[in-house]
Amino acid sequence: MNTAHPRLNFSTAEITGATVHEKRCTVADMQGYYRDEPARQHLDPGKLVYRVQAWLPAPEGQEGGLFLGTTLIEPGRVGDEYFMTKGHFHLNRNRSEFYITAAGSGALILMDENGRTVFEPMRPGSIHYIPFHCAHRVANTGDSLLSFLACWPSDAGHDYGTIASRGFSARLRNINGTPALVEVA
Ligand code: PAN
Ligand code: ZN
Repeated sequence: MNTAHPRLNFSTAEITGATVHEKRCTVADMQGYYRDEPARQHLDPGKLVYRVQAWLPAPEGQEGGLFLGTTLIEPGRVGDEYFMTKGHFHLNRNRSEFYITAAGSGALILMDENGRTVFEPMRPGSIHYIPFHCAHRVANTGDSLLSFLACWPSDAGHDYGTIASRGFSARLRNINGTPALVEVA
């Protein structure tokens, strides 16, 4: 079992150590996620949108373990939408998750299986509980790096396909300088 202990930086939530894996997501990887696709194509495809540092001390998919991960989202926009994570449901729909914000300001966007979408503002110290059966995505609504720590069950799994094909029922857009959810027609 891979349990060498990583270290947490409490100001940024960055986790470091030999057992931490990093996943990067660039503008090119976000194809199809934004309303304004031409605006996305105008950006450098190699530009970093977010990265995830994850510590998986149990085998993926095994019941009973916990995973810890930090997501760092760059400030930026694509049209009037913010740099954000792809978003997903958990493959096992009845698996929940904690998010704890370390730095920056953002929004946790939640959509239940009836397609009802809401958001919770994120700021340093805010604790968010993602109930089971809810798709989740985070947008960086500020002008500095947004970082948050997450903890989820090792058998949650990630269903990206549902969001990639159908999206959320509402988009978080910058309307006259303020983040607002706008229903998708
Ligand atoms: C998080 C997310 C992370 C990146 O660790 O995986 O914020 O978002 P996407 O996975 O949607 O690209 C989490 O919710 N884990 O379950
Ligand atoms: Zn999740």
